[in-house]
Amino acid sequence: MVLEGGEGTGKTTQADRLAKRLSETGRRVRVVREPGGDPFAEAGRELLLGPIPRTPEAEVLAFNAMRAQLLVAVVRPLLAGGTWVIADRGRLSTLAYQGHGRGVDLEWARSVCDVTVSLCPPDLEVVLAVDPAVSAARRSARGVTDRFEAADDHFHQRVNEGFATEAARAGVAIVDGTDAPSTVTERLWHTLTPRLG
Ligand code: T5A
Repeated sequence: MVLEGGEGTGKTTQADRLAKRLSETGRRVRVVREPGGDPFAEAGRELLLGPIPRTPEAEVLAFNAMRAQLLVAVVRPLLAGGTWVIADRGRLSTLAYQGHGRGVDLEWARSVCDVTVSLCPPDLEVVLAVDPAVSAARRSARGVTDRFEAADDHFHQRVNEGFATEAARAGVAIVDGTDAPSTVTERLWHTLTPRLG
């Protein structure tokens, strides 16, 4: 399962809550994050979230390189061993941030993401969405921590619209993340239920 969405929508909070709930049913569960998840991809994360200038096209390829590393080195072996994997971000983040946010050609970005994700396609993707004011309040409560969080409100608006557009295009469910964490977990659990067997 991949949890997607803009800044402060609650992905990390919900990934941990879902992992706990799944493990209570006797399943082995692991939460991974993008970019990151193993030593090479964590080194890439530092570069990608850092201040060194780069083109948005290079960003698409670099996020996808880190994605390939995570999928092949970590996710595939976990799934093969029977562990459930919850990923904090995936391909829709590249389309929303680099495509809609930074203006990269969407067809090109989609084709790069498709090639990468074919290495280990997700069973389920869900976008968490919150009102922009809620996201802004959560972000400002936490303070600026990386180059994307520091971008202006127009950028975040394009990113949020991008998630909505890409989710509709790909038939991905959008779940409201504005309410209390336990309520949001219930909503997400509902999307998972058909896959629990
Ligand atoms: N990126 C990533 C790209 O540009 N392209 C890509 O292809 C990929 C994969 C990653 C950055 O990289 C960019 C996007 C990102 O900017 P990150 O730190 O991994 O950065 O991701 P962020 O989205 O920045 O992580 P956040 O922490 O901002 O958002 P989350 O995970 O959605 O939110 P979470 O759970 O950490 O919660 C944020 C705050 O809100 C509170 C939490 O306690 C926390 O303080 N909160 C709630 N409060 C009230 N009610 C709820 N329901 C709440 N849920 C959480």
